[in-house]
Amino acid sequence: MSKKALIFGITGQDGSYLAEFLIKKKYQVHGVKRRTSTPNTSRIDHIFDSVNFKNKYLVLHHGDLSDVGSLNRIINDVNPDEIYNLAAQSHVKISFQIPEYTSDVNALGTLRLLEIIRHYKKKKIKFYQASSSEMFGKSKPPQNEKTLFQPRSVYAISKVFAYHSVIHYRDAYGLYACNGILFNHESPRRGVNFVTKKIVQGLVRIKQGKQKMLILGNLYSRRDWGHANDYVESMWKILQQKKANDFVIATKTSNSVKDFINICAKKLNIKLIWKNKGLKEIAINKLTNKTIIKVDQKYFRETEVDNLIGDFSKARRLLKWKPKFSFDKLIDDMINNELND
Ligand code: NAP
Ligand code: G4F
Repeated sequence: MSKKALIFGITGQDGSYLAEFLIKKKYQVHGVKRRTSTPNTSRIDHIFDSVNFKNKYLVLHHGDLSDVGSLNRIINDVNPDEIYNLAAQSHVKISFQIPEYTSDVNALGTLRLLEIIRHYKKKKIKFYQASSSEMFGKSKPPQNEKTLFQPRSVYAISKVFAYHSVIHYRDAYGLYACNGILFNHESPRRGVNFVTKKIVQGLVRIKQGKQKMLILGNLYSRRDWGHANDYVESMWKILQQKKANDFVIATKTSNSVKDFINICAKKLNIKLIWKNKGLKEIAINKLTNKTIIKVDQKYFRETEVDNLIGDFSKARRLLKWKPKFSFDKLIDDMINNELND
């Protein structure tokens, strides 16, 4: 009998890669999607048989992390061996605007799942929680499993709550529950309002004459960017260990937003001339002499996480995991996909 995995957040970037990965591992995959007024399954339509609304590898269920009845029903119907909780209001900047909703879904949503698993009688379900490097906030890099959390947004605070809930349920009730503390990971399927996708999409469109300007926020924050396809493998590996444990997953390299722009522009053969500082900073296209990048206060955060670099030596040692995509290959993948869109 094949194992059954239940993915919350299957319609998101990571959920779609994880579903593909687990299907290749011969799992029967179940996913939870929210009711939306327009379709939200574009990232999984290629595996999901939309004519029959199910296939033998993948079954979708309607549910929501804010609705405990739906979570109870789905877990009981599916009777999964492993649950991957990737569902979240995952945008840091937007968590400044909808803090209560962000906390309800990310923090209490996780608690709701843990409570159901704690009382579940049919089997011992393994639980993976999508924790985040954002939790480190102000702590200086490199960050590892022992680094202090100093969150800088309600998003990060909600993830710290969920992180500690996982450890508490493991200690208090013996749950097999694990945190993957993942640093930023991107892909062609990244949501369009995250900075890497926004830059790649914007510069490709500018190159193609379809867009005039790219408007961004802080160009000087630094992130440890990996590829989502590599990172979903680590989620599965985390749940295959003898003992439940928590792991940092990263590449141990960091680049600024401006580095990301400069590399993309070079790959697209756009020569940029940077001028001015602060909110007046701009980039001019040398060929056309037109300003194509500007900075606007509205994309800055009230509090920023300045520098993230993940030390993933524990994962390298115990999971035998390391990233396959370099930063350069990640950008190539995103640009090539955008050019072929
Ligand atoms: P994403 O693309 O934004 O996907 C989030 C998923 O959660 C989507 O399927 C979304 O559904 C679903 N969702 C949102 N609210 C929900 C609710 N109330 N009930 C049920 N499902 C809900 O995020 P991602 O980049 O794949 O990230 C996956 C997880 O890892 C998230 O928890 C994120 O916080 C965490 N994380 C991400 C990164 C990263 O760099 N990508 C790093 C560390 C941690 P819709 O499609 O309907 O919106
Ligand atoms: O792409 P971002 O929005 O990602 P952020 O905030 O690092 O969060 C992502 O990674 C976390 C892991 O550390 C996840 F937990 C979280 O769910 C999400 O996937 O912003 C990256 C950086 C920030 O410093 C931001 O201030 O880019 C800067 N930035 C500059 N201009 C911008 C923009 N970010 C966005 N989204 N849009 C801009 O125009």
